Amino acid sequence: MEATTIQSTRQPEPIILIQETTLTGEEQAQFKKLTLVWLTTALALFPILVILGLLMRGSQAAILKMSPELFYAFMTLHGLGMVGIWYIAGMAGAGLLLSRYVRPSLALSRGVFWATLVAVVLLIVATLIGKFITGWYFLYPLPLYPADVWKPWATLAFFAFLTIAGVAWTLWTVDYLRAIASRYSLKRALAWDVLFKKVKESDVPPMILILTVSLISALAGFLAAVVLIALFAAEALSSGFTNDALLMKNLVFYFGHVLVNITMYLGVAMVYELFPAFAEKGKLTTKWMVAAAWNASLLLVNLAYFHHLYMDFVQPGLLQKLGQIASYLVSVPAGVVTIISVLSLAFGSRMTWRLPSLLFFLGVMGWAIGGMAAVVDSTIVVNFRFHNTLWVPAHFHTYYLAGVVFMILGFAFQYAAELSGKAENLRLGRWLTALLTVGAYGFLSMFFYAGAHSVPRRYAVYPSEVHQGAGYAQVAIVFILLILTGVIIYLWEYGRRCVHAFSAHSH
Ligand code: HEM
Ligand SMILES: [Cu+2]
Repeated sequence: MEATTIQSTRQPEPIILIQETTLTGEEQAQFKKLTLVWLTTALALFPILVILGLLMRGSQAAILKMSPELFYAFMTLHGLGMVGIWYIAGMAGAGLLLSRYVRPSLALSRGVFWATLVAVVLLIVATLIGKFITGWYFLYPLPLYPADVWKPWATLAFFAFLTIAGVAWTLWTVDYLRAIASRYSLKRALAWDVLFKKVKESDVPPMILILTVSLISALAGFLAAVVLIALFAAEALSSGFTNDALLMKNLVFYFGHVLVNITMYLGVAMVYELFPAFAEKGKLTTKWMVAAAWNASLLLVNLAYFHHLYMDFVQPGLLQKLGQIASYLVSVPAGVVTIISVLSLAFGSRMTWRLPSLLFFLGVMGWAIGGMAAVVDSTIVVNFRFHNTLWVPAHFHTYYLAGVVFMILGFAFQYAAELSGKAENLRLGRWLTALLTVGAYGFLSMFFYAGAHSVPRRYAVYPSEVHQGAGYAQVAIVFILLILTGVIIYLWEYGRRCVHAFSAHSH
């Protein structure tokens, strides 16, 4: 603390770009550039998607008038777009960190990047122009019943988006797993030597363990999506074949639940790898607690998704109970172990509080708070009241916006700072953190408050029965504007560093 009150700026230390790497000089330069391109793409789309959120809240606040079609086009694009950009940013960041230990494929990452761009264009066209506006979860059988709101080509564009992104991201996931497997056996990557043998700690970094757990689950999630798309196609193309609605709902929520959780884990993996360096504590090793926690997550994250189907009375009762138990358990190991590790690093050492370390720390706390709110909602008796109220977007916006988004913003800033070598203005960093945090929690608290007061989610305009929802939305708008201001300042600071890094490279 003393040091930071005297110093107002600080030179970035090498936290991400350390010497340790498997790449040759030229490969490394290309990898660094591609990572920056991935991060910048996600960050450039971020404010646009925030503005869609602002417009939706504006409609709910009865300040803006828009057609329901436009509201749902915004909602569908916002939801899928946000989940998508933070997934790719997380994967890109994880890939760079992986290259310390193993060799992810540069060519493949490039190919995935172009495929992703095509997918993004298809999504924008399908929603904004084609008005394919089913919400992110395109719940069966809605996509097959356009009711003159959208044309068949829009359905086609949407499923093309899903297929292209799905195939590309599956390949990306497989490549990271291949890279890990070429150095570590599965048992070592999952730290089973620590878990089941008398080995005290493993030299396999926790990040490798967390990524292995995440990538395996992601692969299972993408597989569910492939089956889902094939089943939709089968029904659309053949005459007489109809799908089992319960199966379709299980598939889509398994996919969605896993993808969202894995995105969070990607951020958490970065924190495990980098946060100790901010605290000047070297690196974490994989001890028994960490090994046990993440192995438990591998099982539980795949079972917890049943909490999305509590309202489906035809779902077998046993699975509903399993959903509640798994949802309770999944939050314990990974969450508690991570929080304890982060807290002890933050307070038991010489932590330098700068924008990236602050955002990492707050991100883990946001993950925990959102997770707690999720556990509340995954309790069956509570879910009877909270299902499809604004409590649901409240909790997932918490662990996204104030969780993994904070972590990745921290990562990207540190990365750009190191590439450019530009000093960080500590005071600005604190103000920016405060702006983002106050904005985020203000915005979120209005979702929570509205949810607890029975305001349903996904209403473009609130009917008289829940007119109180409009007032909460009005308050939320003030906070969204704070976030937007913070994001713009962040992007300015980030962008300046990127430009500096590139002009420095060219001479
Ligand atoms: C300041 C930032 C943000 C604002 C203002 C915002 C606003 C909104 C609003 C108003 C809704 C509709 C809520 C409803 O009535 O159901 C929504 C839905 C959603 N948002 Fe955000 N959001 C923000 C950030 C994020 C982030 C970072 C994510 C990350 C993944 C995200 C993902 C979603 C998803 C998945 C939905 C649900 C879409 C659906 O129901 O199909 N949002 N958001
Ligand atoms: Cu879930």
